[in-house]
Amino acid sequence: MRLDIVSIFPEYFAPLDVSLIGKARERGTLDVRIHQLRDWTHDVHKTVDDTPYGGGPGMVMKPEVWGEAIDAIIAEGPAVGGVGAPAATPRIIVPTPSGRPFTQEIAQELAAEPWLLFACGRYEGIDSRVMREYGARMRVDELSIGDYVLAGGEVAVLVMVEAIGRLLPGVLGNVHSAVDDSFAPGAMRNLLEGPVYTKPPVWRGHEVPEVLLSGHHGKIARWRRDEALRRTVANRPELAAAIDPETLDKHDRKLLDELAFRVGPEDMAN
Ligand code: JD8
Repeated sequence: MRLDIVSIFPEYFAPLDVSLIGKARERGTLDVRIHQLRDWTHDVHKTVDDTPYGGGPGMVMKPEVWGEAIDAIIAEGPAVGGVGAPAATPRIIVPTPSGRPFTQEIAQELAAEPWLLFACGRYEGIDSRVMREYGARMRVDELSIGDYVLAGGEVAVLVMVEAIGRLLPGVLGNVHSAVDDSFAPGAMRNLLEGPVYTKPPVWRGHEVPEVLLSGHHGKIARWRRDEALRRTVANRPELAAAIDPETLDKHDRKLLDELAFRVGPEDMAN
């Protein structure tokens, strides 16, 4: 997979040199190219922003410099490698607090793409015509990583690149397959991860739950599902309410009754 990232703070992406993504780059699984947006300015001040039409606070990023940057990066294409035919154009991802929520499902969708281009905005954002210009000839997705306000798109791109990168074949060590991820399709869909423990069996007087030392895989699996259900009901009731009742067994229902939590459409729910 080829990833292009455009930003006025390319140094933000040093973390992509280490750990999972760093190794994937060394192995050639990921071709990550980071670009300084100001390289496509032509004035001595390397200006990338101007005042907003219609007035209001702050500054807006200029369309011309983004147009030149994206055109130049596309001209470097096509993206070879990854699954399927080489892509002549990238799928453009624009982080913005007003975007569609970025989810595990979208991470899986993007992990299947051969070429992604992340456009990192700053100030009040990027002139909207840039997304319209490229949206006319390729996929452009405006995505948000959560309901809080960041100062720019860089941190959001770091989040998305890690969530997408770890889903690529061979990136995750075989210890953990993304199939078991929270939010991934399957039995644990919509369930949060339960608590985890390792040695020593007693730490500062705190014991590891007995069942985990029992070696009884059935009881351990049951206990883990119970804990995942408890934590989901407690921390993400909207997720628990969305659990498909068909996926609940008698024991699940008994636990949810004990928690006074009813799964199912709003009016029936708690
Ligand atoms: C891109 C500029 C800052 C946003 C005025 C503060 C994503 N979940 C998220 N929260 N914030 C962002 C995000 C913020 C950004 C940019 C993403 C580009 N800003 C702006 C509008 C209000 N300032 C984000 N993904």
